[in-house]
Amino acid sequence: MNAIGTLKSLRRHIGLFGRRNAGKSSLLNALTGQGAAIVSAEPGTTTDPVEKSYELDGLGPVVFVDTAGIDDEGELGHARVRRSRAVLERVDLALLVCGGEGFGAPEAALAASLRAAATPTLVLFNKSDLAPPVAADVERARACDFAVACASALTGENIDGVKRAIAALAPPDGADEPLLVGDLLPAGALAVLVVPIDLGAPKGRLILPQVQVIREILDSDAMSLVVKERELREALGRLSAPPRLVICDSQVVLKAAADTPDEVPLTTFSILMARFKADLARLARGAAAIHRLRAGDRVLVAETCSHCPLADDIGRVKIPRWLRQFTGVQLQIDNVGGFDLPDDLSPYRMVIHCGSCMTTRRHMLARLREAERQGVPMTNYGVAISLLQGVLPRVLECFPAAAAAYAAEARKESN
Ligand SMILES: Nc1nc2c(ncn2[C@@H]2O[C@H](COP(=O)(O)OP(=O)(O)OP(=O)(O)O)[C@@H](O)[C@H]2O)c(=O)[nH]1
Ligand SMILES: [Mg+2]
Repeated sequence: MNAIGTLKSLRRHIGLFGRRNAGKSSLLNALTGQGAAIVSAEPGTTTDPVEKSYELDGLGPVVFVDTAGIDDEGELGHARVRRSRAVLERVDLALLVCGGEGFGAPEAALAASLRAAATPTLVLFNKSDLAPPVAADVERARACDFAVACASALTGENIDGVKRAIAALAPPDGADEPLLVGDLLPAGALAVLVVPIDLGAPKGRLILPQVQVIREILDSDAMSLVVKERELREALGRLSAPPRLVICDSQVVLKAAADTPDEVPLTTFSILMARFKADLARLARGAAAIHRLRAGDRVLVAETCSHCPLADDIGRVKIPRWLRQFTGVQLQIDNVGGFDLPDDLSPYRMVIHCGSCMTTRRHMLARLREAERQGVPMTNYGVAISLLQGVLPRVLECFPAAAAAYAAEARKESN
């Protein structure tokens, strides 16, 4: 894979965590061979997470995320700790960096969080130029089932060993990632893609999910025909055999469903992304909560990016409008953007999340886990839109587990 052009959201994210002054930023610099992060003997030097893209031998394109020390104090310090903890939720791999103090209570607390999130972790005893790690500390790290290494960010001792240990933590690139569409299309099969070109379409290009789907179809030796919604019916009519699959933009799903014969499987780019970027069955189950919304209920609409709202913004305008039309009641809809989800989701009847094109799958799974822990149903834009348009069962037909999860929950809702 050509790493240079790899988008951030498709790179493995590796977080550096530890106490202040453990040498996290020095390690980021040593690992990447660049001075991306500020280093000083003053504890609390790193305040906000610092991200650095890098091509790691044996692992491919990654993003290192340096964080503030988890033992930071005071009001500001606690805000920084919250940020570091939010990073912990979204990274694919972690380096738990121990400095001069070794593996003590703060490291044990971090280790517990990393284990709870099932994040593959390397415990790194830094500052090996000053002293080797204490044997009991190494034992404590090993007892967590974590890999262990020693290095010096200052002298560069064993930095290559650390890189090899990080690569060994992760399955080979792609092996732990679900497919976007490749499993639905055997070699030689044809998919028709329906891409509206409206005012919201970016000038001169397609959007990322569309590009990713086309790329994966090519990787699978399958074929694609790309049309706008207006041409779909005619395009299908011209084919000598029906396509294996029609994939449309969620916003034209009603028209695409009307123009696609019932026997041809139909789904949306968002449904494919929901499977790729999160867990389709859980999001489908969460969507059934829409049937339970009553007047005055609060709904949280969450996005991971914080873009400037458009006139007909999907999260602020369209979804609220469709929700009101579908439920026939007034709801209280709150929007949040960025990496912070409110800690307490209990005021909300449900959460409708964006497609998370800007973040990692792990981040979405962590959010799903947290919402489930709090007993608040969560779905995403793509699944919600298909439900609100009345075509969710249709677009889930090619995903039996998700279809069954939704149907079972929707039955409960209506009882
Ligand atoms: N001797 C020695 N000193 C190191 C090593 N790594 C970092 N240091 C020193 O430790 C101090 C803290 O390093 P940083 O990289 O800023 O530590 P940090 O964990 O990012 O600290 P915060 O940003 O404050 O959380 C600096 O004075 C570094 O030069 C090492 O391997 N050996
Ligand atoms: Mg730092």
